[in-house]
Amino acid sequence: MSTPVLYYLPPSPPCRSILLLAKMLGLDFELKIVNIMEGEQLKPNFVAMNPQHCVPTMNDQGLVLWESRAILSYLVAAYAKSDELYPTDIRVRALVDQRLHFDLGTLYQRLTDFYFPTMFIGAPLDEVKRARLTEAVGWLNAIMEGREYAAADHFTIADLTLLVTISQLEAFDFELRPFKHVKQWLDRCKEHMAPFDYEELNASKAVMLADMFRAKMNQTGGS
Ligand SMILES: N[C@@H](CCC(=O)N[C@@H](CS)C(=O)NCC(=O)O)C(=O)O
Repeated sequence: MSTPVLYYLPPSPPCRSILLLAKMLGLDFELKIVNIMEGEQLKPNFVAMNPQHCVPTMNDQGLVLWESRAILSYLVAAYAKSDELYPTDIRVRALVDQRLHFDLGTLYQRLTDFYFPTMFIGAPLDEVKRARLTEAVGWLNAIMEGREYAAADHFTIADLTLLVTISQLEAFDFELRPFKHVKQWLDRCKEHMAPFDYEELNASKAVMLADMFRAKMNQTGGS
């Protein structure tokens, strides 16, 4: 059986979640860097494979998948020794899926809405977008109250994708102290992920993006 191929860029948050899961599963990808900062994702060969031209994109023996959370679900189903990371119990899985969709459509979306225009084009910070992001972190805080992990009584791919989002916020110096359930869960998840090269694959790359953001803020006078 040939090795699945992952097209990625190390600092990209959705790519980071895939690399962390691969480490947890002991899965070796054939890794191919697509430098989206240089527009490499727009090359005809890549667009022919993924018309949405985004990373991460995976090709597992002709099965081409993008959308990081879909890739996470597939990899657990295809390569994990148990269903622990994506439970097959339908009521638990329903909660995992809800958290994955919440992260995709609301939490991570609001993070990018607030930070990325400044980070990439030096646009001024938008306080309405900051408020919407803060609202979403508040919803996560309510979800986490009384729970050790996001969706099950143990770590799942819901924690993984939310961890990448929240750790990115932390690196951006977003004030997490008012959200004590999120903060406690974040510390628990970091400890859980430490043996899986968390620092190298996620934390250091979150800081890299945050440094890009801060550099742009300094250039534009923090407006
Ligand atoms: N929802 C997607 C987001 C993918 C995404 O936006 N990737 C960015 C990098 S973080 C990208 O490839 N941008 C280049 C482009 O869209 O052309 C996922 O979770 O995989």
